[in-house]
Amino acid sequence: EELAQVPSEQKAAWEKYTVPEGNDVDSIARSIVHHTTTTLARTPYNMDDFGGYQATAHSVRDKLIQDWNETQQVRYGWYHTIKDPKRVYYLSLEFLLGRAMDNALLARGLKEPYTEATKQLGFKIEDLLEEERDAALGNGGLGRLAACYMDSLATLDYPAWGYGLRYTYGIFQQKIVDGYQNEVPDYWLTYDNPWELPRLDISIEVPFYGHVSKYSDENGRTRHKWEAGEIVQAVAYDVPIPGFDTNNTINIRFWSSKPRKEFDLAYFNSGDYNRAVEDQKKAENITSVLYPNDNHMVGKELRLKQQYFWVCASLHDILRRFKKTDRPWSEFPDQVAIQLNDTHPTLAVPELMRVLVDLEGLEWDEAWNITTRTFGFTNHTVLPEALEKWSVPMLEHLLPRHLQIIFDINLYFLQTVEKSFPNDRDLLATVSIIEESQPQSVRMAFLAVIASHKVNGVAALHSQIIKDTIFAPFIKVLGPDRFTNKTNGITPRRWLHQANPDLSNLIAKKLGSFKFLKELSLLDGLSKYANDAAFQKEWMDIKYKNKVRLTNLIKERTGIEVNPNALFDIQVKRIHEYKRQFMNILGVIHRYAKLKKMNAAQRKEVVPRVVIFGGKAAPGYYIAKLVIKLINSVGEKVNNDKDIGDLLKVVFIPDYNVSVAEVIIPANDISQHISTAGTEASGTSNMKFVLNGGLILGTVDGANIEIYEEIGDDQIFLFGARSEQVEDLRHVQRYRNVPMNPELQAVIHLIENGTFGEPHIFQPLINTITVGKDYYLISVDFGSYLESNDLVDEAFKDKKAWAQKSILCTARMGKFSSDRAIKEYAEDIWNIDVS
Ligand code: F58
Repeated sequence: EELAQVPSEQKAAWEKYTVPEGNDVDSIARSIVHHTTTTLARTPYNMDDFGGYQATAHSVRDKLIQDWNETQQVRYGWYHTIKDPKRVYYLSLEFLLGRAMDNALLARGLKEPYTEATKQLGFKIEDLLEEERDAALGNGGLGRLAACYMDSLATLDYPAWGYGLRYTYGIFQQKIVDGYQNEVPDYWLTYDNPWELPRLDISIEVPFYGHVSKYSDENGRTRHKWEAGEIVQAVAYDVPIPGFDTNNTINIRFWSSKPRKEFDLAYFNSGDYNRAVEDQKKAENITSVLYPNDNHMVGKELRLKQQYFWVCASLHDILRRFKKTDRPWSEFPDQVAIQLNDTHPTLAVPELMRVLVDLEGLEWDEAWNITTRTFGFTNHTVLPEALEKWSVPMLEHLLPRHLQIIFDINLYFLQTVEKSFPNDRDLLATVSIIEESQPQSVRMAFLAVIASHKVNGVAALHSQIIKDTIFAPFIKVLGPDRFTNKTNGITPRRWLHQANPDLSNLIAKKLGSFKFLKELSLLDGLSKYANDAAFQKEWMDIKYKNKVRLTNLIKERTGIEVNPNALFDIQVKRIHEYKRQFMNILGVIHRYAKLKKMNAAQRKEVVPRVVIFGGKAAPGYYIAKLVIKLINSVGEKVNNDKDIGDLLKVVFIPDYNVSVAEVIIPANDISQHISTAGTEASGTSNMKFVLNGGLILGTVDGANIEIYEEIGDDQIFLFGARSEQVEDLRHVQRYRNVPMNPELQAVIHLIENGTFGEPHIFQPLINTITVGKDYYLISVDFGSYLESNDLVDEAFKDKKAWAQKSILCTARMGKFSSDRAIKEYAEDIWNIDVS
């Protein structure tokens, strides 16, 4: 379109000089040298690994931009713009992308020539890859899921975009000082970020505060006008996401807040320099920091501002793109699907209504019809403390018109409920978007449910639980069809091919190709070799190599030396009471005490174990931070006990993040996913561990259940109370005097008598299972947890059987590819396909 307007003479020139760079070693080396001397303004004489990384990154970036252009832009015209298909927009406040370079090289099949080119220039590619800092714009599972989904959307050639916030500070870095977690700001943009393209020309004005006035339009209709009190500018930064083995390169648009220039000028003119500078700071504050809580809601105004800022900019960007096509509004839902990743973007609902009704002049009912056909909503938790509620006065102050619209949505909704269920006042109160608390608050999940044509949970059990509990009354009101399940998935590109290249290569050798990376159920072809001794050896040799790699990382980051022949038992995830890392370390203490009582003959029979922990605690989550301290205190004692030696080691790996996970996960023999039944919506690391040939020790919760259904009960050790029992068990714990599990009592006694240092430090933690009545049922599950641990040891003694289990784990993980999940979303929720 644009190029067509260039006079033919220049057009020929444009075409003549559009010479794509080659993918051969020479061209790549040339581009790295070029970026070294120009982009970095450095010379071969002052290069180090970081410079080598930067120059290489810029060279890779060039290729991604070219693919991005071809995918997105009108003038080159490819699928997205020529066919103008229905697009899907994934709105997520978090994208936990991790590193980009290795991923891009593997996606484009360029790892080999880049390895060779950098080698010729005097570098080792592994060292360069290590120089990259993680993009850590997320807390945990929810943000990483968004990243896996973007990878699948790109790989499967979907016309999709993500929208997020460009936080100046991502999730904090964790330092361990004297066994305690300290938080250090993650200023990840210190040395430019080659993986983003600043789009300073794309900027959207986002209004806040002010007041609403009414007026009559030319048809005599009452209309509303919101006059903002403050306007902040949203500037776009685009991050290309390359698909694997396709040129399709999609985009995540991250918004950054900037002050609006006109405002500054006004203050400058009146001589109020300080005020202008203050405003600048205030505007930049909005996207400055990622809130570091997982599964916990904080009702801060700045957080609400972030949400609206992001939603408003994203929606206007989407609307602008739609408007270019001159279609009627009624076709909007045929062109646009918007997925709400949790309730964080739910303000998009009143914002779309505001645009359609206030600005575009549509009737309410038509606008509502368009809105509900556009949105889908994914719920990720049932924990009450995580469900978003915003205070009505705060909303009224920050977004006065949106609050009115929310009240109107609620009014119309309750009227339809009233019609179908006359005189059921209780029902009206339970489904109301407005909670009659002091002050009133808005239940964002209810708003999202009412405004979306599909609501999904993230694993089968979780999707059932939301229907039975938090959204139960909506089944009655909206019917069961609105609710559906979309079991989470993970990208095998990052979590197998990139993280575990040796295993990926072995599998490809066995299956004849790398096709399994795009069609994961092909892994099933490994099953028939599970018993093959030669294959088992190759398989377990790779496992051993991966364990050595982790052993080195542990030594480097903690100073602890572990034996790679021991059983590696891993629990890495955010630290949270419901995830029960506390139970794990209590189990470790039990093991330690048991070892201490053994004689030499008994010790000979023991399977040496390395228990590995990792994960961040929210900075304000006191109990979670005490769990970290306890793990480190136990490690201190056990690891320095000469009498124990290699039989037991306890490691806390600091600063768990995506790139560390890529080293940890391939080294697992077993991983723990031991949440109280009914609390972990899905979990996704469970899938990554099993894909890498590990067994699971877990509760009957989240995706563990579906993993069990796929891999079979010889590959997974399930224990503990079932979710249906949890409510009763809690009641019993709370109101009857049930004695604590005796083994647990003995463990608590060891902590209290000072075996692991000053006992008073841990008293608040112990209180959660004694005075706190054990809400997460550690005492109830402790016995069966210990039994399962013993079964793990027994199984590990049989090396041949274990190898077979390990192979079968990987072979049976086909279902858990994020490709499968994305296809289900596309078909059942977004109604898009690629053809
Ligand atoms: C996680 N949620 C679930 N939330 O806990 C996990 O079971 C699931 O596998 C995963 O989502 C993907 O579906 C989660 O990570 C958060 O971290 C939110 C961040 C923003 C504040 C509220 C919690």
